[in-house]
Amino acid sequence: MSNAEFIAPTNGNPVLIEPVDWQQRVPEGWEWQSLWEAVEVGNHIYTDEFVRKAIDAEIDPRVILDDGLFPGFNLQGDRFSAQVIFIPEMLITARAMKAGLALIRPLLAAMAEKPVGTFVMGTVLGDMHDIGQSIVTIMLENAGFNVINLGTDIHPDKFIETAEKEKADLVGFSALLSTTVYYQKVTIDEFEKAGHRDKVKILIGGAPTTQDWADECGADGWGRDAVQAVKLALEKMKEPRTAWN
Ligand code: B12
Repeated sequence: MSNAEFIAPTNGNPVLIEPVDWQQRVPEGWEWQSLWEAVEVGNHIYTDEFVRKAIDAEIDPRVILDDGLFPGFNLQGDRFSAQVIFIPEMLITARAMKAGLALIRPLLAAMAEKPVGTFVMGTVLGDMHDIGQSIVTIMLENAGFNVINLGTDIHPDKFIETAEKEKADLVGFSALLSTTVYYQKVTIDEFEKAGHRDKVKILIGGAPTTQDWADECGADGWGRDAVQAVKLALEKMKEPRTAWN
């Protein structure tokens, strides 16, 4: 039995989806199966070692992310959504995923040339999900943004204080729960009250968010995924803003 078969039971549970033609993006003889399995079972030590090996083999960091790290993570994500696994298992998978992200992040950032703008990113109050916003951060850095990532469960005051201190061009609020998307609106309202709303462009994202919600909560834009987020951020940089004092 191959590793891929081992981690992809077909008894009605979610199965591992292999990236199409992944063999074409790695040196001959390379295998990702053991990394998929390491992320799946949450072995962050093996994930760290394997990602280092992939970096040494000069595999493009974006390929490491998409073909190496995501399959095992997505499999567990699907199982979590289907309530086949629960928070403890999902957390250890997230820890392994983050061990891999930590290694490729500086490489992607180094591929960018000069800062195109300053972006303050965070997950809103009450929400602990940070995988998606970490990926958006990596992609923004790769596109040349200086990103200050505040992490998760961020109070509106912290966003405002940091945007002020860093003279941010853009701020981004991530939310993954239908209960916490509300804090995207609260945080936007707080920027308004603080007199800073016209000094920054505000982007929102996260799985339960939509363009309609972005319009309703008063954001300047909504990004479906990291690629859209970067596109949007670059577009918004061209739009006028009131300067910070
Ligand atoms: C991993 C995970 C967890 C982990 C989080 C670990 C971590 N460090 O992030 C743990 C186990 C801690 C967790 C906890 C909970 N979770 Co959870 N979790 C997930 C899961 C499986 C994956 C989320 C994820 O990382 N997706 C992958 C990333 C890449 O996608 P993404 O976040 O959407 O980000 C992309 C885009 O949205 C966009 N984007 C994201 N942010 C931003 C920001 C900006 C500015 C822009 C422009 C774009 C953008 O770009 C990203 C990259 O493409 C989802 C289900 C799923 N399959 O999505 C449930 C899910 C989000 N969780 C859910 C729930 C219910 C919970 C809990 C309440 C469970 C509980 N009973 O306690 C707790 C809440 C804890 C809290 N207070 O936050 C529900 C939410 C349902 C809802 N609609 O409210 C989901 C949908 C699962 C489900 N179907 O039931 N969870």
